[in-house]
Amino acid sequence: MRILHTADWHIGKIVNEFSMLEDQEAVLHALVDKVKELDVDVLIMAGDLYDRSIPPKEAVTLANDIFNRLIREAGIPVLAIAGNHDSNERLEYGAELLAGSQLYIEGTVKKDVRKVSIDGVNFYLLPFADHVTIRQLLEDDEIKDLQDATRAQIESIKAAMNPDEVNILIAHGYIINGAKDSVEASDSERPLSIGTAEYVDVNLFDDFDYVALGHLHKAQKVKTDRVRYSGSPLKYSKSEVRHKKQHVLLDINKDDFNFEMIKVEPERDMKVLKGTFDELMQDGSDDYIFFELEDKNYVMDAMNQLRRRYPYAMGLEYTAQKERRESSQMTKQEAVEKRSLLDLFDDFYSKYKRNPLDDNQKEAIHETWEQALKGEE
Ligand SMILES: [Mn+2]
Repeated sequence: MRILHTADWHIGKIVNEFSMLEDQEAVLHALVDKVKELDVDVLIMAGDLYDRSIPPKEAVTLANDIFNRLIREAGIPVLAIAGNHDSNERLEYGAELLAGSQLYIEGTVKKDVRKVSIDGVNFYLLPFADHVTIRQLLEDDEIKDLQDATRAQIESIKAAMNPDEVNILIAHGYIINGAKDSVEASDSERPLSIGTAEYVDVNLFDDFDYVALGHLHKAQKVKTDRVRYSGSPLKYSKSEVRHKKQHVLLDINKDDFNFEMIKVEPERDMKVLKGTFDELMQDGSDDYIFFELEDKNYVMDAMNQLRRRYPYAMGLEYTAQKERRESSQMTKQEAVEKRSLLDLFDDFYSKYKRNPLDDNQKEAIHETWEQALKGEE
């Protein structure tokens, strides 16, 4: 079976006051063209269809057009789940009726995770929900965070799963391999929980043939090639300018697994341009631009002047001044690291007591420190 895995469309998103709708329209229609060209059998959208729980009407129209084309024109089933930006209930409106037309939209989390079987391949649809919702649904007081909640959901899937068939999980969350920095996040992903950890360990998913993830906007694998984020189809923040946006094309059956990245070609790229104001004013661009100005002094009305040559300028910062601030902080940090503990304590004591340590006190501190170090060994 040939599957195209996408996620995080965030239709209707506004980045630094620029609506992304036209760019989304272009890349999503190009996506349908790719689906037809590559003879894709199934399309996955792993959450964050919209950017907001109540999307603007133009966003709903675009989603409707794209789903219509995928199902009527390309003739393939579409599997979509709600992400943390979507409204679970609104996304699920009409879902039972739409399933009759092969549009499978799972908005709200269910006690029994929804399974859709297409040509012998099983898809498990796990829409995003917070751990409190899942705790109440499963009536399981042991669930204290998203990791516990996901474990409970996966265990219930596994209890009825046939390992001889192809089993694919579609989920939306922050999946890591041991450490938080095992995957790369961006600035446009909203936190999934407040007060408890938002991370879920990838080892929970070992029994699936493939896990199609949404949430992180950078295309990346987690631990193995069979657990992947497709990433968003467009750059949605300055932190994403270096990303290569793509969809994942999978060929999968029980004995065979191959994947390939399908590059997304946006109408407008998003870039960071560095230089002095005068240098930048000699050029121009129709891309989305974040400027990093190297001028030592502020330039009067810089952004408005730059906009004449860069109509899609999104932001501006002065890096020379930022570097100066950072380097003075660095010097302080280095200075602290170079001094002895006794010196530092003496400093602290003098400030607090308004008297320096006398020799006896210094001796006592020194001995205490030595003993503490021995205790560690
Ligand atoms: Mn998300």
